[in-house]
Amino acid sequence: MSKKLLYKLLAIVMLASLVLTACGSPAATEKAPAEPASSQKTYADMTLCYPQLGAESDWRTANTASFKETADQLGVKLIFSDAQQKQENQISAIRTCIQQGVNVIALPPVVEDGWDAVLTEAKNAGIPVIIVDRSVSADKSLYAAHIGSDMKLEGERAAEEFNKKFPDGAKILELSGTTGSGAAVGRAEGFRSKLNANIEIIDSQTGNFTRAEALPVMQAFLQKYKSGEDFQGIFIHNDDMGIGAIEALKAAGVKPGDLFIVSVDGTRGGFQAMVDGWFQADVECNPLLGPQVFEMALKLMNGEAIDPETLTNETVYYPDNAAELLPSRKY
Ligand code: GYE
Repeated sequence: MSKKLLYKLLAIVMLASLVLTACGSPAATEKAPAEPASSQKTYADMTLCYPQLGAESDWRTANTASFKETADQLGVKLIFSDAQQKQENQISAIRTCIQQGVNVIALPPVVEDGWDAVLTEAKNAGIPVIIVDRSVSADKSLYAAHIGSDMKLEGERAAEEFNKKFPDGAKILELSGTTGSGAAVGRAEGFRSKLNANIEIIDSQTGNFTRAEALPVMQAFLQKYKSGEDFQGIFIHNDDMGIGAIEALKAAGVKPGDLFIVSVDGTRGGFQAMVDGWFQADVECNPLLGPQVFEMALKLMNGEAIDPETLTNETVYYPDNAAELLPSRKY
């Protein structure tokens, strides 16, 4: 090859590579080729199934409202049902949603165990499931993610209140939530893991997270144990049961402040009980999970990456500023 030819060839190669780089750079192109508009899903494309576990507490009412209001604001079609605290009702609601071909199922499970079959059915139908609020014991491969509170931490926080109050020990009672529910299991476990050895839980009974069921449980406690003598405090797994228990305490002549009572949730009712002197601390559990769940559901519909575990940031409330905070409480 002659030198001249070689130079010519070199020049052509250089020119071609210049042209190619220029074309490839964003400055030279108008815009990166846009995704066809139809492939990106929006809230208007979403049907979300929320088989709510029940209406047992003010926490639950606020949680339901959060889902309904958020769905309205975003223009999401929400398929809502109320299982009245029965797992079999939740399971059949999920099956109906699978048949309807919803895009995403968000499940607040009433209890931890017994979800494997229906979660497998949803998975086989290609419908992602977000576990909301309480946890499930099913294998993590059967659902996309969990969004909710750290129930164990809530129990630990409650125990710390008793440890601070009773450095020399005490005897206490526990009014626990729905047997087998992630909320009750986690709170009981966390509570026991942090409670000082000199504080004894002399009895623990469930009030199923409701006012109506907590009242007779507290009455039975008061017949069995003398307030102030046999026990000095009560750990109550939610505010509604606390309010039911207060009814029984009042009827038995117990006065606010006679017992050291710590509850969980931080509802308006719980704040009122602090203002009235019945609760000495209320461990926050936030029910307003709608916005986060819909945001994640949309990501799942678009095949975007999501966090498999999202725990809500929470605190502990005390009587000293309860009156001041009460008017601004959202639930
Ligand atoms: O604490 C209680 C409700 O699962 C966190 O359920 C929820 C609990 C909440 O009934 O009030």
